[in-house]
Amino acid sequence: MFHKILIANRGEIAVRIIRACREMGIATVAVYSEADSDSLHAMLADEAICIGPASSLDSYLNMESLLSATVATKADAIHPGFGFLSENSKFVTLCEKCHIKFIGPPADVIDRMGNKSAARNTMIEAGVPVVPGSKEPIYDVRVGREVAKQIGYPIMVKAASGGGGKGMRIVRSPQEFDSNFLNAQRESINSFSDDTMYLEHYVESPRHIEFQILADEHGNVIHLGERDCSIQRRHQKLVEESPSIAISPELRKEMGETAVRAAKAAGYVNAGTIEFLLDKNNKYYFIEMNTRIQVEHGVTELVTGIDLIKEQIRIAAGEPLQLKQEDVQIHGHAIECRINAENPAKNFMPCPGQITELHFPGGNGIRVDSAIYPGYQIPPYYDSMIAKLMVYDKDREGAIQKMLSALGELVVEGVNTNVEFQFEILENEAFQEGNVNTDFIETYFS
Ligand code: MV4
Repeated sequence: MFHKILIANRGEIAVRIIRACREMGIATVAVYSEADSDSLHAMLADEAICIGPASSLDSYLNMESLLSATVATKADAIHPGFGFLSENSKFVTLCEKCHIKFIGPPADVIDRMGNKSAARNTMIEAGVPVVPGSKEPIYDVRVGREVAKQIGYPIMVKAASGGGGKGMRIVRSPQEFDSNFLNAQRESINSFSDDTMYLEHYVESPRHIEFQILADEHGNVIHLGERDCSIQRRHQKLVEESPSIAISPELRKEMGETAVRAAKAAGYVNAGTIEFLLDKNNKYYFIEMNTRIQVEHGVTELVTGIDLIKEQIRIAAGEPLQLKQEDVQIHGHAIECRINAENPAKNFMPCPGQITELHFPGGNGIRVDSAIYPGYQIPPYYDSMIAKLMVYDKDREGAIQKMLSALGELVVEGVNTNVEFQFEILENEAFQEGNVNTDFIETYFS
């Protein structure tokens, strides 16, 4: 097992990882930017090192600073959390060269799944259903036009390097194809320096269902059920839950087995997520794989009782999975609301500033993952998520009631937050009936 882990991240996920390490008897090194000197993660870790100026590019994304800090503190592994360098294969390769274990998948797997067009073909070969679409990557708008005709409209144009909505366009008719394709491609070149595009048939108002998987270095792969992440605004998730009420035990078994097959086809190691779209006829399609721990991992922890961060660390240390698929049982229901410092009245503009008053709800079945405290100054340089409020109850109805109670108890003063907006989502009749899809926010809140 590792002796010391450097956490290459900040905020609540850094705190989450520090706590897992402490429980495992592993020493921790926090890294922080000049804007984060008063941050909770720097206070909670055994050691803390400043890695550069406020801008992420100069600190949390600065590979040389991070590797120097790791060598200087004699840490033997790096946990990247999510975002920042968590899916950067170059960083993984650099870690290897420095004899530092990267707690995540190998570099080649990140690259293989990072190209979404190539990932599609890997999945087709493994017998994983994908959305009908293009086999070959497309660079030329004239080629795209012809392939789109064969697939059938509506069409989704996607960037092979994309994800999170960047370089993506819906095309409803052939007349609109050229401009949309070229705009998406331009966006992809600007964002990812990559003009590789692919096409899929557009699935109308699907649910976003993702399966959590764990894979060790010895070929064992299991799944931990699904999360329903359909409640999103501009590709930012707002509410996540597990299990999904759209998934029967039979469908869970089938999709779970498919997710395991997908992970094996990718040569996957560590914790990962297989994203599916689920259409109105309950047909499911692989869309992409996330090669990191995710923000919403806590809801899976609540319904399975499995600590995903500890599993990640054990896997990276070379230990075989102690859990077998039949050991994984889904109990009860968990919901997470992401609490952001932002102003819903001003188009959800981020709202950094000082937390003047703070009270977190607690009690049976309530979990708050956060790195803010009374008096804390939220810096303007990073993500606006300030807390993840999670609840667990025996069924969905109980979990919704508990979340409404917890949101009512939550006090965050000094900055604008989306707490009222979360109330409105949880109180929405369609949400309460479990009638959700990726158009939910647009349908009821604009
Ligand atoms: C789609 C789709 C419909 N059809 N692909 C959005 C981000 C990226 N991960 C994939 N996305 C989508 N791909 C096809 N062929 C709809 C979406 C989509 C979406 C997916 C998951 C969650 C929220 C979403 C919101 C809008 C669009």
